[in-house]
Amino acid sequence: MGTSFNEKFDQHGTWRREFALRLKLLAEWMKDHELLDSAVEERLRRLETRVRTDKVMVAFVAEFSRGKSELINAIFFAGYGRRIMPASAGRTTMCPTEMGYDADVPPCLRLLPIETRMQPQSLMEWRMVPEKWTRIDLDVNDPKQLSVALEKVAETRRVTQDEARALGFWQREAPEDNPMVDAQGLVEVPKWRHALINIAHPLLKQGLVILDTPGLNAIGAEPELTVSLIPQAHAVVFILGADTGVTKSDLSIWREHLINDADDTNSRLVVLNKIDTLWDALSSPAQIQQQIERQRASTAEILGIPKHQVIPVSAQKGLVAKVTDDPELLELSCLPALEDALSQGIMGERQKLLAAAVASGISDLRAETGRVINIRRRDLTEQMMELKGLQGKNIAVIKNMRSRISQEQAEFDLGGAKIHAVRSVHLKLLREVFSLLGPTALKKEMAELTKVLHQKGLKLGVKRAYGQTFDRLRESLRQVQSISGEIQSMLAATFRQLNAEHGFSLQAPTEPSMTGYLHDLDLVERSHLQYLGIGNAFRLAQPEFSDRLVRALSTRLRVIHETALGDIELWSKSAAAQLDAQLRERRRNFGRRLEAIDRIQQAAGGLEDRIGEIQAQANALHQVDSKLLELTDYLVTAAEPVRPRAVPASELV
Ligand SMILES: Nc1nc2c(ncn2[C@@H]2O[C@H](COP(=O)(O)OP(=O)(O)OP(=O)(O)O)[C@@H](O)[C@H]2O)c(=O)[nH]1
Ligand SMILES: [Mg+2]
Repeated sequence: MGTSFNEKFDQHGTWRREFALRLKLLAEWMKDHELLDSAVEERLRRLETRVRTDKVMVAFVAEFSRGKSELINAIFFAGYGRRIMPASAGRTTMCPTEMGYDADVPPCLRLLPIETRMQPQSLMEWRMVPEKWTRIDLDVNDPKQLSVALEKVAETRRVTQDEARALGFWQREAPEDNPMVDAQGLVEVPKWRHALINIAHPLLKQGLVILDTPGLNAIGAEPELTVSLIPQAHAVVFILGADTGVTKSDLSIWREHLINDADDTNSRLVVLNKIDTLWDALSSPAQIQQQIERQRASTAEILGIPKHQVIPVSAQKGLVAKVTDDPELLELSCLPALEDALSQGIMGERQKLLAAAVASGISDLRAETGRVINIRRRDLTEQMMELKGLQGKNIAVIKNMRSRISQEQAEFDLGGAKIHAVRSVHLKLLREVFSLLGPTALKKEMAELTKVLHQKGLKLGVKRAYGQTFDRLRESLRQVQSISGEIQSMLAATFRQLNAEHGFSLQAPTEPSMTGYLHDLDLVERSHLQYLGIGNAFRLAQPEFSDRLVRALSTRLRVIHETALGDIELWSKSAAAQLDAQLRERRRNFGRRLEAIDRIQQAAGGLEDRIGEIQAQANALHQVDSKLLELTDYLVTAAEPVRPRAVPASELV
């Protein structure tokens, strides 16, 4: 009961496993029928990995004490029968806390000490060295131990003002945001910079990643959190309190973190939490309802969104209701409505996206494989005609035929030089692409930006410095697009020529589009400018801060560049593999024709036998063709997810 989010996620998991299984079986079948070249194999493997390991990150963002952690407890962890994430009055969660599942790591909590902020590595780089984190093993069968261990994310330390400044928690320019100074002149700062929780919770096992954040307007928030983790989350839940209404700091968090991607409204949920504070014994249920509706309307108006997008709930009562199995209270808490919205929004979108990626990958693959099958079919038809032409002919004619085939073969082998020349031009152009998107170019660009940001009195020039950097990055992507276009036309021309000369059916695959990556760059730029625009610009005067920001930026850009390069690599690999496949088929064909003639010369009945064999091969090929259609049909047409169903292996092989 009340587990609609969990159920939906389960369905999504089943669907993904089924898709992954079908892709795997398709690859095996193709291999058995010698239809799998290395590019196709890699493409299938990538699709399969993507479907199997797809992660969905849901981030909870709000001012402190709005109930983020309590909501996470209520939605995901009620099954443990108690509060798992620490949730209490005042500031509780002190560091960003990510919950997920990695089968290769035992259940544990890993904590990155706050002092690492003084070192140059970005958070992403720290993730690569798990041994540097403080590790606490977790016992998932002992909810008490689990919740005690997780209290670590609320730990703080007292440091001097100088230390606090070095760690990014103290600003002279914005004293009102600074933490309180105690009698000894010390200030309280978080003990940890980031926490990673690895547990085999059923939802996390299926690829859900939950990100709990500390109250975000807290001074010194990790730039990587605000410019990287939150913008990349697939869904962000923004929480307000019905007891406080929309405060000024709520509004600035909303503006800073939640409205930078206008085309992505589906993945933003606004929650009006703590509606139980409006339940009061002297008002009738209708009056209470009216009051909630009024709050919803005014919240929606202030945030500038439609009223139905504001979902009223009581996280606390929802958690209690689930733990004590009280359906009436659960209904009152409105938690199920929020879970519904969450699952419809994210899981639905996610599944559509994955299915579309698989469908387009598989239909390309089907077209390519179809071409190989066609070549085989044509070769068989030609052989058949050749052999039928020999029926009733004498030895001399047969000998003559053999030498003609040998000569054809020699001519074909000579054509190899031209192919070699095209390949070397192709490689040269690819090298240009690699240097445009490679790590050296990016490093240089980032060094340039750091230099500009370090200049004194920059404040107003920040926008321009970012703008110029991003302009150059966009220009590189455009150049990559034009070089790929050049490669594509060269391949197309060569393929046309080869098709005409040798009867091939080569078709140069379309070059990957950089439009999506340009869009990604725009988003990254927007999230940075927005972050800096909202009162954070003065922090840039501190070199440690601007360095951290640039490092966070460069990690994100590297991912974009690497993904774009991956697309280009796979694309050129598949063009080359197509050519290889047809050359190989042709060489094999020469071999078979010569062998057939030799056999005919040796035995009188050889010719008829051979004709029979070729007929059998043609029939088998026909079956391969229809099996390929059958195996790929589901993957191409299932872009609209269907109700998952178990697939017997016999149906697939
Ligand atoms: N009455 C009521 N209290 C709630 C509700 N949800 C959370 N609280 C209480 O509000 C306080 C803060 O909740 P948390 O979950 O710690 O809030 P948070 O947003 O995670 O806060 P930080 O970790 O400090 O950023 C706790 O005492 C919760 O018990 C609710 O629906 N109703
Ligand atoms: Mg919290």
